[in-house]
Amino acid sequence: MFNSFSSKISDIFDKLRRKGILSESDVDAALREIRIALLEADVSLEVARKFIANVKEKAIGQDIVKSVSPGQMVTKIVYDHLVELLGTSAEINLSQKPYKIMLVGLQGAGKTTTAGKLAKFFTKKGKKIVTASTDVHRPAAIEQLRVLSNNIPGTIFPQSQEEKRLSPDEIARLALKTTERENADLLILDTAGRLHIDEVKMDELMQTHRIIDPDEIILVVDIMTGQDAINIAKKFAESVAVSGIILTRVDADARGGVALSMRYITGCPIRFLGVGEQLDDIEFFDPDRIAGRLLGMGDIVSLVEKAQENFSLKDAEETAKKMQEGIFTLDDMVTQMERMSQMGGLKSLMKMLPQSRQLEDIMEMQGVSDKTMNRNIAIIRSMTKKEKNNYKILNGSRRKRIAKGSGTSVQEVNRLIKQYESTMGMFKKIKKLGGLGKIISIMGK
Ligand SMILES: Nc1nc2c(ncn2[C@@H]2O[C@H](COP(=O)(O)OP(=O)(O)OP(=O)(O)O)[C@@H](O)[C@H]2O)c(=O)[nH]1
Ligand SMILES: [Mg+2]
Repeated sequence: MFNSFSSKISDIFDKLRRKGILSESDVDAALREIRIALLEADVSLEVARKFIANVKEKAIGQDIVKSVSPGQMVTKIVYDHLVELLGTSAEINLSQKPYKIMLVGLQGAGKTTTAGKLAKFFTKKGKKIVTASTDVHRPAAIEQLRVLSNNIPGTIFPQSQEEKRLSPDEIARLALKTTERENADLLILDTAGRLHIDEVKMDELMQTHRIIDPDEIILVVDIMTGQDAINIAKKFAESVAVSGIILTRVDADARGGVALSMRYITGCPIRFLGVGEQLDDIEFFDPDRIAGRLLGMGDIVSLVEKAQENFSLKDAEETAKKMQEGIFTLDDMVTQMERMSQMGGLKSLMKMLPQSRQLEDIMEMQGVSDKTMNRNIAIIRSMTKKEKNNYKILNGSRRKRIAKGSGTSVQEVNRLIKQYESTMGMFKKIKKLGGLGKIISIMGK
């Protein structure tokens, strides 16, 4: 999401920052460009106007023209306003037991998938879940939820053929009973999709609502519906007490304007983003991080979290120690590379770093890519233990054998060894300079 908007906006800021001294007309011109970028990203006109007006007011108030680094100051003001526009973060807090969440939305918005995602998300947090579907209009829907949630412990409801013949009201009642009987922490209720917001269906929804008395009504909205998504959300929020929004298909949307306008227009916080069809493809919606990503400032927090899932702190400390002491073997190198691929590969990690576009260009120029990383992994795997622990014994015939074994070429094997040597060289230099900690402390001064 936001790729095209983000690249436009970081270009605007790059230009501003390069200028050093800014005149008022420079700032005006930048704001005009930002306004266009917002509109192109499908932000509603009302929101774009208001946004620019707010930024301008703040910018004039702070006298940025006279400040030391005006470009940075404008970036900061825009960042703060983006965070404000996106709203404060609002995690779903299971504040009581059982906590009851009802998912509503138009047909095909992603409710059933989201029900499965939420079930997995909270199961991972050690919560006991009951998931149920009142979608009796589409017989396959209940089955879909069952298949989706197959690997998640928790009752899927309705289960038997008789139960499947129940009315939405009866299912809702049974689901509630089951939740209480099982002493579950959370009930996730998936409902039937509405084709439009019509009264009959809304009545059915209200009826289910009365039975369940949910703690949260989450509106699931497909971001690809563009401006319509906002109108739909607004109408829904007017007829039922929507407490939060989950945007889906965010992975397929390069513009992201809907996410920017949603909070402002509906007044409802965005809770999560659906970023794919798999159950793990759900992200907590964090305004700070998204605003950072939008301005090309990277998403270090996501990166750290991702890394934490794959690396333990102990591992990281061990690696750092090995590197500093110069005993980082080829075996250690392959472990690092494998972990990087588990984290979604270089490309997805890169996207989260500041200046990622420039970094990507550099990597491309140097021929660093996921493909080469995978080939490097294959090369190291084709080495014997002895070779991995002491690369110096890798003579011509050994290199030839490794190339053959890994389906690569001798040149590639040579390149990898060179790369390893230069990494080791770098670490030795770091050690000579007093270790990483020392260097960082010098740089910080
Ligand atoms: N790419 C992508 N696809 C998604 C996402 N969420 C859901 N989908 C897909 O969208 C389609 C519809 O999702 P469902 O979960 O069945 O939608 P629904 O709202 O339950 O649909 P109805 O029950 O018919 O109203 C499925 O093919 C999902 O795999 C997402 O975040 N990203
Ligand atoms: Mg469904």
